[in-house]
Amino acid sequence: MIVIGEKINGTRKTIADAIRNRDSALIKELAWRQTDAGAHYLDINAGTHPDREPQDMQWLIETVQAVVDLPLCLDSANPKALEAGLRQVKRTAMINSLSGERDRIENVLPMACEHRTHLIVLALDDTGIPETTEKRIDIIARLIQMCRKGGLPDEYLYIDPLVTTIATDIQSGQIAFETMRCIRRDFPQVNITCGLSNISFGQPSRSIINQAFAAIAISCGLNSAIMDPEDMALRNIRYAAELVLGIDPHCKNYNKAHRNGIIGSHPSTDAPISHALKNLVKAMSQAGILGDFSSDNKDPARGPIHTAEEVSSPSLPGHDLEKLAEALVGMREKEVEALTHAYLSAGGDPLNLLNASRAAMGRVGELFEKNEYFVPELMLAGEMLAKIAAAVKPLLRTTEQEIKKSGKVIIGTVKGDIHDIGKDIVVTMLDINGYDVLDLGVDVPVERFVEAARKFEPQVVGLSGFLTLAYEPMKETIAAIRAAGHTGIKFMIGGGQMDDQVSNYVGADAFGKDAMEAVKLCERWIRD
Ligand code: B12
Repeated sequence: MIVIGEKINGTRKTIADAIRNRDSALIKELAWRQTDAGAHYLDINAGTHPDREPQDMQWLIETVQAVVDLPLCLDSANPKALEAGLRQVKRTAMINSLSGERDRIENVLPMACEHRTHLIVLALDDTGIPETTEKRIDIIARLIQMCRKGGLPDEYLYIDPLVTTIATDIQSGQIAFETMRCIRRDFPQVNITCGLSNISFGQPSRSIINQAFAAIAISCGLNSAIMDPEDMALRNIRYAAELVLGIDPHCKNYNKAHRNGIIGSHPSTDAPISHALKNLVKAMSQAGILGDFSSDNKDPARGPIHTAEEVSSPSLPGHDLEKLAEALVGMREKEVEALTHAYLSAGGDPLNLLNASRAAMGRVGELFEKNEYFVPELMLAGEMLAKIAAAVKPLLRTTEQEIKKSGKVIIGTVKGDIHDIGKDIVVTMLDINGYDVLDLGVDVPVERFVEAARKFEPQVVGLSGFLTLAYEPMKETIAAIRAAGHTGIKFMIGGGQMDDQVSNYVGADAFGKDAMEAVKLCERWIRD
């Protein structure tokens, strides 16, 4: 959801006063508070005084840009004020707004096309706001065609179906939802925005109505809103609605918002302090007193990872591995994929890559333990590592042809445990080192191990497990295989929580800390 913070609006009395008195402190505070609350754009409306509006707009922009670097949404009916604003902005702006009214088409559209701005497009024309969805869609379709002709791609457009208040027309919500659904169907690339709180105007307990409206609107295709970013209840609803609608893959936005205190039951009271600290750090870093400042460091999941450096040899591109490990911990899957490809194409050692990734998984696990990451992050990390392992596998296999199979090993993740990434790496390493491996998969019941041991007649059985809960099934599996008469079989265990002590407890012959260790154990037991 692209949030356009609505608070710097000169049609509100306090803001009009602040503009007139050049009270920059108040404007700056509103700017950074909305930024801290997660706004993506800040709406800038300098009021309705036609003579002063261009200068007021410039002053507002200058004041806001002194403290935040968000792109701005220039909100004015006055083309001169918009023009003045566009000269002042540091980043590509959004214009609020184009409509089907003749003077807007003649004045605003050319300006937006010339500056290639993003643009809010309203479903109204010189006859006012149409009462039916069909008429609104007619206007929107016409305006979208004009924007396309002027060179603005659909992704730059923010279509506002226009939300009127439920207090005067009980069908207001329905018309807005239907219009949103049609826009999403006919123009899938455009953004859909609206003034969320219009729906509740004139009603008591407005926030509740706004929340219900937001949840339904999101399900109809709304992906942006002009709203108060500091409204915690509304924030909760929008993150949760996107989550349950399945448009927040891996629950990334929701979980990140949770980590950063953006959602929850209590509004954060330390925002002013955190902002002041952030500014201090930024100023110190700009003055060269501190190291490089990056706003990304705010996210605990993006702390520096040193482990990759430790595992990479100096002759290989260790810096790339460090970046890769950081991307993995930061849940940036595309970056992980690109860096993996770049590293391997540049001739980096595949085993170092695996080791760096495993170390990064350790950090993911720590964040999970601290309640900063949750199951979706574990899953995404697992998927990323599985892809890395798949990319590494063919490179490890180059010498496979010369190796004759010289021993049989059964391996599986024990009952109740579904972690298989580590086990799969062990399987690959045993395989390329010449062992005939039967992989039983995950959550393997005791009886299946016993049955497989009877049929496959292995010299070694490897049990993998990452949970504390895996201890008992391991113990039972080993006891059952031995009880079935396979007394010559050696047992090795491995996986996250395992160690020598657990190995003794479950009655195994050895614990292996990694896949190489598994190979060494087999070498000792089978080949020697
Ligand atoms: C990815 C992951 C998941 C993924 C697994 C995806 C998959 N396909 O495997 C998913 C999301 C499914 C998952 C689920 C859960 N997980 Co999990 N998960 C992890 C995580 C982050 C990484 C594990 C991993 O794959 N590491 C990468 C491998 C390559 O690393 P490795 O250990 O170095 O691997 C080597 C060795 O282990 C060894 N090895 C492995 N097997 C064998 C076998 C033999 C015989 C030998 C010799 C060697 C050997 O060789 C490997 C290669 O070198 C760990 C955190 C961590 N630090 O380990 C938590 C972790 C294991 N999970 C944990 C938990 C709690 C869970 C859940 C219960 C969460 C929940 N609330 O639902 C569920 C359990 C589901 C179940 N029934 O199994 C806890 C376990 C805590 C505990 N004490 O039991 C951990 C430790 C996180 C934590 N710090 O709290 N998880």
